[in-house]
Amino acid sequence: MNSVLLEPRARTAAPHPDLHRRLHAILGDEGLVQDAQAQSPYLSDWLGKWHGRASLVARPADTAQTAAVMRACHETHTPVVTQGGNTGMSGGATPDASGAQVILNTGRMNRIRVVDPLNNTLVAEAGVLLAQVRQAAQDANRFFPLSLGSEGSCTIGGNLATNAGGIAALRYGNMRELALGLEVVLPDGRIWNGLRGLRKDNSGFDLRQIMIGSEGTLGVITAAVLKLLPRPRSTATAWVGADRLGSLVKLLAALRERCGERLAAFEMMSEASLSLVLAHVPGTRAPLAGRHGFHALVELSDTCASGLDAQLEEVLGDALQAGLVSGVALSAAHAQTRDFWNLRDGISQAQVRAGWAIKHDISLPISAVADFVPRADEALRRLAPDVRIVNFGHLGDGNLHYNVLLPPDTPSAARDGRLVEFNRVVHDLVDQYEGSISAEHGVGQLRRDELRRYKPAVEYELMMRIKQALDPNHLMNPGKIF
Ligand code: FAD
Ligand code: 2HG
Ligand code: ZN
Repeated sequence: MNSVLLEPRARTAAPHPDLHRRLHAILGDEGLVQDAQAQSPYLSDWLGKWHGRASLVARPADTAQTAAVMRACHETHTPVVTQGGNTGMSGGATPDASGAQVILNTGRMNRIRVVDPLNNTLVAEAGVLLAQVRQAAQDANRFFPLSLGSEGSCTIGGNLATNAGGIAALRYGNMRELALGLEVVLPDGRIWNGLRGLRKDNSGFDLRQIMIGSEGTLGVITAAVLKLLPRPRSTATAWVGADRLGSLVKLLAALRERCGERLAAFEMMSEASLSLVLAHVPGTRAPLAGRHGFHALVELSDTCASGLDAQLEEVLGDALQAGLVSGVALSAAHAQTRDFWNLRDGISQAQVRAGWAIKHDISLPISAVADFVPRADEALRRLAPDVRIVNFGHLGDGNLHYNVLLPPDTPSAARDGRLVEFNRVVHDLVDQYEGSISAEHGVGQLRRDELRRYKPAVEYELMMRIKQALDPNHLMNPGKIF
């Protein structure tokens, strides 16, 4: 097998002379963004890290228009960058600098087609916002569990394409576990209708799972059948402080043993992460007195039983008595719960305000996390003694956002140098612990070279072969993942 032949090529040719006319005939004025100023929100990402240029921004209103756009792009050899809410953190939805790529933005495909409470499913188009799906589920007396800080602006298509995780994955799994069927427009414009709402379907390979997490490199997801779950009726929330990360890992194990499925979230943040939020997000205040090396936001929920507060209080009381944790605040009211979550949800914004974050979105076996962190801290400090580590994340999934914050005025060449140095230290250590360098945000362009470095060669080559089979002309999101 010659892996060089499988190497996708990014295309930099000028736009095809017929492309504009063809797309205009399909989409009309309302579905095309041509003006440079009107295009600008589509050309860079939420973090403001990636910037590109596009020949056109296409905004199809439905699957048929998407198919026609893809056919035109296929026939004119035009590369396509699919874009949802543009909240991704790996540069996956930003075009390159050539100006030859078309952005296919899904924002107008925003209908919830069907809600089926008996089958516990809902069919949403790709551009529906995650918050709208959660609301539609609630209106049907059901629950859609995926929950991200960006849910007011990210889309179902983007969630599927990145296999998003978030704060509820601990209990309900990632997006991969929440989609039963997909509708996808293939790179040549054919429509694959896999919108099946089945819990059991062993009729051959599961193409849905190849599309989920493929970050726009294999096709355009236009709609999905999503699973609905029973609505939680009661919740109990607490903020916990501990001197050591290892103590939080033990607390997590105790909560799992004693509360089982009721454990709905276990989010961690270091003292430095909390201080960053307190300094940069107005209206926030520390939930506990004194200093604690690490903090956790813990939530139990249940569909019917009451008594969750008492159960949480009992487990956390025992942990306090045993000296496992150094402070506990149980939420007494809805407003307090919201304040706790505002602290957690504010970390991304606080990093943007405070500087330039080098993001490490890593996962490890949970049993290795407490060993990994001090080793990584020490290795980074050896390299840069004044390094600012912003370590937080979904401890219940072993997923850390082990970020490093550079001052806002760091010149771009120095940033690039630091990125390579810090990546090497952190990712080499992740590799030693058999973790992943890309847990939930996707590879995009940020981790493309890192993926190649750490992915086993056979696995990487198989991925390339799938890419080659589905997108032989390498027109789908070139330069991302591969
Ligand atoms: P985009 O950013 O538009 O695109 C992301 C990728 O998906 C790109 O590669 C794009 O080409 C591809 N894509 C988009 N739509 C389609 C489609 N219809 N078909 C094929 N490919 C497509 N992520 C988490 O996992 N967990 C979190 O807890 C989390 N919290 C966040 C908090 C904040 C404040 C922010 C800003 C982001 C957070 N994210 C989180 C990251 C981001 O919101 C998710 O990755 C989200 O799933 C991206 O959705 P989007 O619609 O914005 O996709
Ligand atoms: C979160 O968990 C998101 O809040 C964003 O995944 C992480 O800002 C980040 O690095
Ligand atoms: Zn996250």
